[in-house]
Amino acid sequence: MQSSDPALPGFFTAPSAKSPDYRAPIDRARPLGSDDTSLSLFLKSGHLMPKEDPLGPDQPSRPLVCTRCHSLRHYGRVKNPSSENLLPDFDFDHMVGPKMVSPAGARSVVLMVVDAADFDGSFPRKVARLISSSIEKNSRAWKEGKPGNIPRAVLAVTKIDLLPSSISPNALEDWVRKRARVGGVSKLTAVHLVSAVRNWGVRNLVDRVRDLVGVRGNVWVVGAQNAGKSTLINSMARCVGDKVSHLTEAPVPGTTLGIIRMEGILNGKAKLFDTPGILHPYQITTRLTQEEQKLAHMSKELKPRTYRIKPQHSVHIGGLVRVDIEKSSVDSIYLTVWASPLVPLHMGKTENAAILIETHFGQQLQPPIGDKRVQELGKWVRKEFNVTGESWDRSSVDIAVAGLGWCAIGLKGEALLGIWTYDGIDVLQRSSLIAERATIFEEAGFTHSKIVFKADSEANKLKHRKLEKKLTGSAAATGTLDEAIRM
Ligand SMILES: Nc1nc2c(ncn2[C@@H]2O[C@H](COP(=O)(O)OP(=O)(O)OP(=O)(O)O)[C@@H](O)[C@H]2O)c(=O)[nH]1
Ligand SMILES: [Mg+2]
Repeated sequence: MQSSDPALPGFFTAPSAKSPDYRAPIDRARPLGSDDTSLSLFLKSGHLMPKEDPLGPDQPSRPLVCTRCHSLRHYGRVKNPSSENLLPDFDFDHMVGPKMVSPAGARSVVLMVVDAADFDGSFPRKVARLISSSIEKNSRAWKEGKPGNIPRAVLAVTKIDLLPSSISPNALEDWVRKRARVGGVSKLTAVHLVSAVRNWGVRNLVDRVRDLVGVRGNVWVVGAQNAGKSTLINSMARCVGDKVSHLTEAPVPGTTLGIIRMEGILNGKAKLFDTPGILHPYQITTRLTQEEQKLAHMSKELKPRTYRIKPQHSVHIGGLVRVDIEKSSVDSIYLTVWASPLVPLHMGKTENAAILIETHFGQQLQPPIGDKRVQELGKWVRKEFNVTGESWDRSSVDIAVAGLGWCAIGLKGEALLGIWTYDGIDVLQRSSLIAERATIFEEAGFTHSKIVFKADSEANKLKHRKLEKKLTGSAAATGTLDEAIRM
């Protein structure tokens, strides 16, 4: 906490100094002005009714928050992005990890929160590994007669409102369990599919967690930055009757800064903790600015954008990813992009793709926003994937890009894909999450979007200005503008 700069995090106003005669008897007959210095003295002594809450007596009072949280809650951004670097990184390995898996003491439930629309990118592999190894270690200790609490792992897949409503919950749960095994969880006590903003499945989750933790245990809500932990806890609190959102939630990675104990959700003396998100540097969002994150952020039910694409053709997803169909045993492939609709796409011949990075990245292909940002995102590198499929009608495999979304591939045959993105961003192949695709296909060239329209008109204006300059230059040399135009 600091009281010197209101723009920096942790700002608070220091309380006024105590009056030396604060214990003196109160003269209740004296009328008080609003700026009266003894006002606080009266309030502290309980002799003055506090000002009425503007929300009215039946409304819950809003929680008091710092300026950083105020900005995140009301404007969806941090007040001072440059000062975020001054905040210490959250050290999961020391602050939460050991407490979560301690063999002695209170029972521990680890609620892993994963974003359904970025499952592999947001899956907390570090937590999964820690839980799996602790289950083994603590079971051995217990057999030897030592304390051996086994942490219970509950997986909450949140934001399922972002997936198309046609998806079957059973198929989704099956898919989730398989992916969780790949992610490193050997034993899951429960899997819950929820939407915190729609309150889907939250009541069942609360009941399950209450059962597992009993009246004395601890629940640790953990997951990647921006996975939706705080929003889920607020939704759990609403389920049990809380009317205000105590925890700050925002579409910005790294919103929660410390471990926060939430009251009122569990029974007895059981405790529930919200924790700061774990940094996954391989999620593309961690490299983007706040404005760029807004473009990549998925906030509504995703709609498929499908291409029927031939070998030697490429699809760009903003200026972040390029998918090349390098070789294929079949003439065409169905490629469906599942990502934020604010990210524009482009499809064209691979031989022309290389110049797009110089001419259109940062402009028609955003994010990144602006030419300078392209270099800042890192080295543009290629990874290759061999994909196979058995049907034209449905997507068989996904190429998932951490933090951005995924491309679903439908084909009857084999293909070699070259995936280009910035060095260090996680790209992986998995079985398809959603088999369906769009009924109307996207055409070659850029998709229609405000970004492309704006970048095009800027480019046209620039061209026009250059031409005008050239013309006036030649007019000055030769005579009139009319003559120059006629030249
Ligand atoms: N559509 C949708 N969005 C959600 C859901 N849950 C959370 N979000 C959004 O996801 C973003 C991140 O939510 P938070 O709850 O702040 O995420 P967090 O995991 O606490 O993030 P950190 O504190 O940074 O670790 C916010 O914009 C939320 O509105 C959900 O169920 N559906
Ligand atoms: Mg949070």
